[in-house]
Amino acid sequence: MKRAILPLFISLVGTAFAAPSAAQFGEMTTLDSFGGPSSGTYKPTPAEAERIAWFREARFGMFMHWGLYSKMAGYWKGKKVTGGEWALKLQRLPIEEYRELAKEFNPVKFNADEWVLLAKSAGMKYMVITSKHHDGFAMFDSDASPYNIVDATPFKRDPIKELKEACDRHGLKLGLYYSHGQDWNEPDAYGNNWSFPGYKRNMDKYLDEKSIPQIRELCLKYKPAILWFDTAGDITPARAEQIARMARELVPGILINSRIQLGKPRGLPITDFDGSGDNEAFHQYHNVPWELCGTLNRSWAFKEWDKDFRPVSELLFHLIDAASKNGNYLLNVGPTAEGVITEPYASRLREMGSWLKVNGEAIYGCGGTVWGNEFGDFGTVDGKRKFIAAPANWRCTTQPGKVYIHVLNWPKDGKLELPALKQKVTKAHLLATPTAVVKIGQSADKVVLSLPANAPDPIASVVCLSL
Ligand code: H79
Repeated sequence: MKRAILPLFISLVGTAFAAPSAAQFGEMTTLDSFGGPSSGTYKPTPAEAERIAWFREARFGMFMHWGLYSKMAGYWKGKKVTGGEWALKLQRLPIEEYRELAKEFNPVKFNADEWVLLAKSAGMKYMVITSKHHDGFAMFDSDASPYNIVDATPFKRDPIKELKEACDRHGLKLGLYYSHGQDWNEPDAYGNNWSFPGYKRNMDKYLDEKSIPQIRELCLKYKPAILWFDTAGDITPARAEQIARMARELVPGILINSRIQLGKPRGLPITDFDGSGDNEAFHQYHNVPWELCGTLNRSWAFKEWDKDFRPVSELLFHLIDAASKNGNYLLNVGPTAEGVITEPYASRLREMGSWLKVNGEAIYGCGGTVWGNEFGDFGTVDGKRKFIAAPANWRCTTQPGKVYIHVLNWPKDGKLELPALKQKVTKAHLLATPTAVVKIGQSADKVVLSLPANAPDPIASVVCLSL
């Protein structure tokens, strides 16, 4: 992934659209004719549209990877190891020894209110935390398996319960990540191919005795706003459907991500929103609600030695870029085994919050771009069909009657040329400095903005066009 401050040629995986704001902009929309594979029709029923509404409004959430692997912090027996939450499998560690980590997992500094308030200060509207990752250890009070934080650690508290209560207190939604197919602690589940030699797996047994009972518990105990599944190895379409139906019955309005099943997203009524790849946004506008999840440094789980934190410019770019393509940004934080979110994470989150305080109206509840050609297009390179990113130095989001231009690289001559708009631009102003003069030149084939000499924001300044 590129980390440049000027995100000009970003190489991403692609999918495409139908118009975001077609109803708003009618004829003006050019997206339908703009290449790329289609993500299909998206026709939610009124009830389905209503339950996803908060998610589209939110645009920005906090992802959290926290578990026994956080205790490793990137080391095993004093030696640096790769993988974070994947370390157990990548190193093929003896499962009995990994389980011992629970005896020392005691996050005495954990304070749910602090975490939630940090997310809130970043301008995030929801949180998704690992209730169980692939290692199989439940971070909640589970009746279905004693391998959980309440029964197997000296901590004995239920952080998911505490986070749910804190989210309710501070007005955030809580989503729960659950690894439903992969569980390296269980011989019957998918994923552990080193600890149980010669054992004949029985995936149905794992699903019926641990995975599905735990998902039921999550629904009943915490009423999550989202069930966030990942890596659906061995999950059949029938099982995905069974899980989704159960969750919807137990938690009216719950959202389910498309990773509940491998391959092409199932879509409604099974899944509410799509995901692009880990740390990889869709190339283009995507008409189905979707989410980009990404790391703040190079890891999902806390690693003491990973100090490669992304600059705020890159993080804000991902948020703006996702919103301009009709998507959300779920930005990950890896707390320590003591329950602390360290300063390199926290300071960047607070900076994002400061930007959103000024520019939030161009993110929250916004539709994606009115154009689409600022992202680039598919072309043939060396005989292969390839997405060729456009060198656009701006991104566009929309509200009824408003077009927001997020200027990433301030033009040296102050002139910003945009594609044509059919509706007349009646006013243009900068969100950061509303009194600064922005002149509008509009013709049949383009809109040219004459901006002040200096960018009001060093990372992204937003121009609001009123139509
Ligand atoms: O939870 C995070 C990952 O553990 C999970 N998805 C995100 C949200 C994930 N599960 N499987 N995969 C991702 C695909 C496998 C990626 C891997 Fe790797 C590449 C495993 C080892 C190398 C990513 C980088 C995970 C560890 C290092």
